[in-house]
Amino acid sequence: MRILQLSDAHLESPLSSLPREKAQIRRAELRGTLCRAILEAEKEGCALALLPGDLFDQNFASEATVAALCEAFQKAGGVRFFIAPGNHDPLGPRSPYRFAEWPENVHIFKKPEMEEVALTLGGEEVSVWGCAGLPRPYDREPLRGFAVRDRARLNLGCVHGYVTGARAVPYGPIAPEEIRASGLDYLALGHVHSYLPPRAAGGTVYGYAGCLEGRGFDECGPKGLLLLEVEKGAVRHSFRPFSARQVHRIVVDVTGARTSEAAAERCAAAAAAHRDGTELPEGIPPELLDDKGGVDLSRLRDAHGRWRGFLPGEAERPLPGERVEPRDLVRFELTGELPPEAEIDPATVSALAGDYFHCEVELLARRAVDYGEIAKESTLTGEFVRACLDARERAQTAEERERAELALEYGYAALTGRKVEADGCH
Ligand SMILES: [Mn+2]
Repeated sequence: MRILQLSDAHLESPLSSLPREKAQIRRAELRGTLCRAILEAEKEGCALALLPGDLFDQNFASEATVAALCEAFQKAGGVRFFIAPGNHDPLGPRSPYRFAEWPENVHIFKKPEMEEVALTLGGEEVSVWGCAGLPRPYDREPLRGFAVRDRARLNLGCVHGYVTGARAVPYGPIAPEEIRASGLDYLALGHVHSYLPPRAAGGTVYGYAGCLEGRGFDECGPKGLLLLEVEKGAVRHSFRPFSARQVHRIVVDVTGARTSEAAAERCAAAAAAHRDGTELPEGIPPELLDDKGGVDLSRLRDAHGRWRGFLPGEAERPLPGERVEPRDLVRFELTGELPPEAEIDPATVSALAGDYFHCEVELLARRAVDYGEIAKESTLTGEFVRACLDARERAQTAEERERAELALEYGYAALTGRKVEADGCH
């Protein structure tokens, strides 16, 4: 059975970290991408789609947004949609899940306990289980004590929650043992904003599609949909980048750069070489990591580093959106050590670094200290620096020389209130 999973679209997010006009464009895109994703379910021939929560950023939404969604659901009339409200769009009194008239092919889970919808799809007996996130407190445990009614059926779950061993974590904590005991064949989860490849707990496979669009620089890399082929005892999956734009945070070492032009050139080169998804996504619950603390990335990428599909015919198709594109949002973080005379202006670097929808530059690089200049000062600091430079000059061994340099670095930092990086300490 072909299933589409998506969550955490966060429609109508304020996106206040962006300039007002760009935020407006992005808000329109969040909505557009969710509507496009709904239609994709039908295009892909999915029998059903599981939407485990945070479709809206708040427990209210504009009528226009709700109308656009309803229209998309209606157009994808051959697909049964299941929505489990999350912690951002809980089933409060103003919730669009309550007030809107949703098309018949949309089911919204409205109870705090797991509820069953029994269907016959293509001759197969299927149960879709889900529950609603309710307004505060969010620490209810959605799967506590849950088990399916009839294990002979194909049992699917749709829940907004956080898989964790730590009960102290709020937002719908789910223990791996609860997943194992559920009897579900597949559990679609929302809440974590990174795609996490489906994993097994006992006979149950569970996975996060992640958010639909990156909204800020803490939501980098490919975002999109999870396509699943679920049968009893077998789940195949394929992640499909689907966002209108991607967000990238690129660390650039600008050591030695003297001008904004030189720094911008380094940024452009770093962007050309940048590939998202090669690093572990952030915010992975510890229970989702393998024994060595990593997610099995080999399953995400082929030998050439391309995203890999798992459905028939997709194995070799390079998926869009893994490179940095002009339509993307980019933040360059400049690190390293600049020469004392360097003049680097973040706004200029940003203007020269490339033509992006949105580009920002953060200057984190430290400026090297020109000790020779300071040694000329007739101040306590100047006196100290002269003494250290003398000691370095008179050093007989490498060790003595290093000691003099460390004394210089730390002493100067202490005298001037500069921060010192701990890795300079041997
Ligand atoms: Mn969310």
